[in-house]
Amino acid sequence: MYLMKQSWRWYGPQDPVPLKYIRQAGVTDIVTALHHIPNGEVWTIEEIEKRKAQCAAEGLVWSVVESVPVHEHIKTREGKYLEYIENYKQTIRNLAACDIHVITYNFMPVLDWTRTDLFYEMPDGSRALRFEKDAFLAFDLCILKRPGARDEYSPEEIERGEKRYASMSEEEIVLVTRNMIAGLPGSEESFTLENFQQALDRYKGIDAEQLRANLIFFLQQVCPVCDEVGSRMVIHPDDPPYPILGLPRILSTAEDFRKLVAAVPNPSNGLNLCTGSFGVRADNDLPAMMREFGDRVDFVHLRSTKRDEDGNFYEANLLEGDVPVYEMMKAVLEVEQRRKFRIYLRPDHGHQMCDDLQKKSNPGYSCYGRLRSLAELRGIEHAIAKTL
Ligand code: DNO
Repeated sequence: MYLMKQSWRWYGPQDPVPLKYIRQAGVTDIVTALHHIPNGEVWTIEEIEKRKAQCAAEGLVWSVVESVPVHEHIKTREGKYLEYIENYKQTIRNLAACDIHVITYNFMPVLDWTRTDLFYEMPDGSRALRFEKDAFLAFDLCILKRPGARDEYSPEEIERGEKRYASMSEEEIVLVTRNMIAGLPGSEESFTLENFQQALDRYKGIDAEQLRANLIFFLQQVCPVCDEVGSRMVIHPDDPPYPILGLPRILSTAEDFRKLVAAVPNPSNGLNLCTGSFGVRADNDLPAMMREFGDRVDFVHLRSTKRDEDGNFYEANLLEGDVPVYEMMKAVLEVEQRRKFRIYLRPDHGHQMCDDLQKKSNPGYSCYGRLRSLAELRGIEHAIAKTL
């Protein structure tokens, strides 16, 4: 029976959740990145080995990278993008030489994942991450005052944003701004209000089709290297899965990934199926996506989100959100048996709860919340496996 490879994201030696705890969570594999190396530079074998050894010392294996960041110049195809692509290829080779073959990345312009609220209180007192549409509108229209924003929203949305802004204290304005642009963990980029607009402006002439072409170009360069060394690039979907702040987004739906595969059919062109990101859209049928793209999905983030009609969503308890976790896990297990391959799977964005409420942790990446999700995932997998 091919069961999931239970993995856990670790941000490296600075992570408040140490490897010792991760081991006690019962996982075997570590998902991490060399966050200290600036975007665009080569990850040397020496640095990779150092991190591997830290994991091995606790009986854990570093097997998935999340992420080797794609430099903004590659996304906009300007400046030193060719040099950065060469560096990326070298990093792929170096990782493969250290036996690390699954590489997560994203192609979201400027911002990685985005939330307005990192401490949304749940009825049980735990804290969740949340995307509040009105706070987001207030940020775009009244705090950032992005040129052109007013033309993109309906009169109703503008009213919502302005009303929400009027309700904000100075403190909340600072907080929402920080949440939006100061970089959530793993984002690798952070901005001030001043340089944020400049970063957005670099995408002025780049629409979705151009951005897609840039992604295809990038993959056409790196995938042959991956094919050669037996590695796979797994793209993380857009989060949230639609355009924001006038920026194009090109990996939000099944159709988006289909287009990518049609353009770059190399086996190494893979998907990191993040159910929480794709799941914010009701039109994404997650188990169907798992079945359709399963041969290219080496890595799954299994978390659940709960959306409402006003465009808000929060990170729900695993079994209480919109993501059909049972059906999804069943699809994962079926793909694994067919492929005779164990897919790396990690819990994602747990609630801040229990003792962690008193601790400082990376938003979404505290210990107990993820433990809870992992325990639930394990139980579901165990039960389904019995029936196969
Ligand atoms: C958020 C993460 C993302 C992800 C990147 C992959 O929690 O899932 O930051 O790591 O988008 O490149």
